[in-house]
Amino acid sequence: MAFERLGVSYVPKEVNVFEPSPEFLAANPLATVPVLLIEGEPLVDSATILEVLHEGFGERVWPSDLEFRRRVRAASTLAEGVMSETVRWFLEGQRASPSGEWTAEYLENLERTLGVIAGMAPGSSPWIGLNQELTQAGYDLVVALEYLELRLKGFDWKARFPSLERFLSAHRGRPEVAASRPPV
Ligand SMILES: N[C@@H](CCC(=O)N[C@@H](CS)C(=O)NCC(=O)O)C(=O)O
Repeated sequence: MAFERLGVSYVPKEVNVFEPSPEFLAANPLATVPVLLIEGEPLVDSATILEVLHEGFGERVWPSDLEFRRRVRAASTLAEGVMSETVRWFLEGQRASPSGEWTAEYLENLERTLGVIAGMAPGSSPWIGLNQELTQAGYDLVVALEYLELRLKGFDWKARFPSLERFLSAHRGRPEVAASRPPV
């Protein structure tokens, strides 16, 4: 999505993280996505990739105003946390004997964090910038909410947090969002 919004050309490649190929493991021994290959050299972890994009493509990922940047990064970290907590919940559920204690804890963390994000008025700063465009935190929140939709079908976060559903509806149709959405 960052490539799309920055207008950086890239070649997407789908991988199956649950059945990693030797080629994929050579690029990322941790067997997680995303991985960016720059001239064959791997860069792992979305936050690191964003950092490199920010520095390499005209400091356009994070706001230049330091106070605003701190607020956007704090919000971005919460949205990323929603994704990683959902991944943990999902992976635990895939085990032969999932721990009810762990899955309940992940869900509690998710609910608490979504409550904090909903309390931060997702239709405004730091999710939205001065020019009414999404900030990096705003993009992260769109992805996090679409990921919740995909994975957490039993948890009705839309009823619990209507402002989050409104935020997702308002921004999910953006071309850069649609262009980077994985195939169903
Ligand atoms: N903090 C990392 C998280 C990476 C991550 O957990 N990716 C998931 C995406 S579903 C993954 O590859 N999971 C595969 C696995 O854990 O086996 C990032 O932002 O890049």
